[in-house]
Amino acid sequence: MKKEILGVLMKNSGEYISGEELSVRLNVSRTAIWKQINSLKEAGYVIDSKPNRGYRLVSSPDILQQSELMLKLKTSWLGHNLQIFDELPSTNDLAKGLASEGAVEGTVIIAEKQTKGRGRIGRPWESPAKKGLWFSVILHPMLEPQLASQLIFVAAVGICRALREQTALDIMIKWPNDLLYEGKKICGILAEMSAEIEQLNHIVLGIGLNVNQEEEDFSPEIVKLATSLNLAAGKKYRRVDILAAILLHLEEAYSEYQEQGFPAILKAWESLNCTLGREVKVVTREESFQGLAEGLAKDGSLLVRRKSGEIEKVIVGDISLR
Ligand code: BT5
Repeated sequence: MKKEILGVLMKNSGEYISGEELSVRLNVSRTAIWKQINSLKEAGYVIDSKPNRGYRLVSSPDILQQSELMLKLKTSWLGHNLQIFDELPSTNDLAKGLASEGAVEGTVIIAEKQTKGRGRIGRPWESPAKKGLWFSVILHPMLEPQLASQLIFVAAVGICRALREQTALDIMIKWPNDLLYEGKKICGILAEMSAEIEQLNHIVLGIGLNVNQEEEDFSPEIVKLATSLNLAAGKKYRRVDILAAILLHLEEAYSEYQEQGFPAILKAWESLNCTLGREVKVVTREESFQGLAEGLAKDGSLLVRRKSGEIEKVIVGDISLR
């Protein structure tokens, strides 16, 4: 009911609506309406109430509230099973646990703050309270485990499209799992899977997006390397709107992948990337070298031409753009 009340107040864009009308429209008592209005106020929504006129939404806080997210979510399945926490060590850890207990495909776990947010190979991921979007998505694709990394490309394409649509910023994908704005990292993706030898059980896509940080919100270690939508665009965003858009575009990119296959995703990726055609430094577990990022192999590996002219296929690793 909270979702419906919020929906009516938002649609009414700042105009008063009477308790009477709300109670008729939603078919509940005026006391029930009053209770839900109070609970919205407690959550931080500023709602003006006047005798004889009713209620009016003055402003909405930048919090992640299930009822508002549900109201804005336009997906057909992704995020329909959703949990939001004030704080978690890592949304990926909880999502992995839930996935192994059989959580449905499309389950989304969100935290306002992470205390042990992780990047790849245990690197820390800064996830300050209410400044960004820290969430994980559970998927069950019918896929051989060695193809699981394809989902990182699906996610990067979906997120990049959503961010460009919402902000008009020229955000680009850096191989394999980063989104950058003017060379600085704005979003990272962490894919973790559980698999048998022949079949993937589930994959958890962890997504970390910097939204409203100011420079002082980043640690000295990353302040020169990282940015946020706020720093890039010079304005704050309501995270719930960005999240709803990302989930929609993620669902669309995932359907595109399932219906048209990986080549369609690679094509979209190529049009959004800032890696190909650039001089890069590649760091893998075995070595580090420089070369020209010439293209992608069919499996998404990066093809880098070494100074010697030889082409190296980089399956996993980090690159920095020169
Ligand atoms: C990533 O790893 O980029 C994947 C990040 C995934 C984070 C999400 S948040 C929700 C979910 N739950 C989790 O626990 N994790 C996922 P990687 O490519 O390894 O990059 C990690 C590096 O990025 C660090 O070593 C820092 O240099 C840098 N970094 C840390 N926090 C950052 C931030 N907030 N913004 C930009 N860069 C950051």
